[in-house]
Amino acid sequence: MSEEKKPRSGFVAVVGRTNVGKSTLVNAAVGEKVAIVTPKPQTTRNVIRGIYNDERGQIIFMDTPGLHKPRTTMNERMVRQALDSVRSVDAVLWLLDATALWQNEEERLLAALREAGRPVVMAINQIDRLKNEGLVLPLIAELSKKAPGWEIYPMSALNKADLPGLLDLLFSLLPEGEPLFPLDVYTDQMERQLVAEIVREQLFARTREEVPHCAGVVVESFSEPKEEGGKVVIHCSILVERDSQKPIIIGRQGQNLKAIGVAARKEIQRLLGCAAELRLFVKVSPNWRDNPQILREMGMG
Ligand SMILES: Nc1nc2c(ncn2[C@@H]2O[C@H](COP(=O)(O)OP(=O)(O)OP(=O)(O)O)[C@@H](O)[C@H]2O)c(=O)[nH]1
Ligand SMILES: [Mg+2]
Repeated sequence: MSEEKKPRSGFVAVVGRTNVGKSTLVNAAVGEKVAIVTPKPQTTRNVIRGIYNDERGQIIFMDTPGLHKPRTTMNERMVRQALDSVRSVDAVLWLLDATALWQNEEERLLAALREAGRPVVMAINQIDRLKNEGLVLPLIAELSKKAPGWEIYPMSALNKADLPGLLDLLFSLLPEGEPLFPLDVYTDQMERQLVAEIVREQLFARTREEVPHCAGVVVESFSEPKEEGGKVVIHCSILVERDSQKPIIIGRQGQNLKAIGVAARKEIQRLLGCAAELRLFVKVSPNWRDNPQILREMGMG
């Protein structure tokens, strides 16, 4: 008689340098858009939980801000959250970029992970961007020298076929236990936070250079529909640091802000499953990224 397998459940911190594909991977694993993804570095600003379930158990992924050189209080907190996350989890999924494997951030993370002492899977992501497959083996060899004994998994977060093998590895590192979150929950984020992130994603998509990095989004009000079939009305402030950034976001005759609003509203409606009205206001708030009170409001306290 075969013995019934006990479920495994636990927390997996997803860490790595900025822009390596952490949020892309968490979204792919969870099968829902949990975290916003952009081609620009420093997209994720908070630890975001994304929950995966199957018959083997539950993996609670903690998507974290990418490591980078911080220049503001906000960025220091982003990096701190990422480094702190590895201490309290059951396993760590460290994503590296196949096209730029090892930099200062990797050196720092290696030290932090050794100290944390949790089991680590080093996933070499973005292998689809390598010129040929023959380039993968040398990368594996390089990593196995840096961190002997840790699992190494080459993959592309854009390739669904690479996911099952990664999930197998992660489940093997988790303790036995019942799921910690209800099975129909895929993230711990409140609707307000999801809305702010959707607006921020459109800001990243429609502004250039330092502007999206200097901008933050706060949901000022969120009112439920008054009658059946009514609209949710959402007011959001977009904070920028300097007067000169305001017209860049607003655009000529308000066209850019309008486009941000239209694209974000579509996605918000999909998320909430009802009609939404989205009002965006751009405010200048000098040095908000060094303002502890504003950072707390944005969940970076
Ligand atoms: N070609 C390719 N692109 C990828 C892969 N994984 C992620 N990307 C792209 O890389 C960019 C960054 O992805 P993100 O998921 O936002 O990266 P991140 O590590 O979460 O970035 P931060 O939140 O800034 O730390 C996006 O344009 C993704 O589409 C991959 O395996 N292959
Ligand atoms: Mg991210």
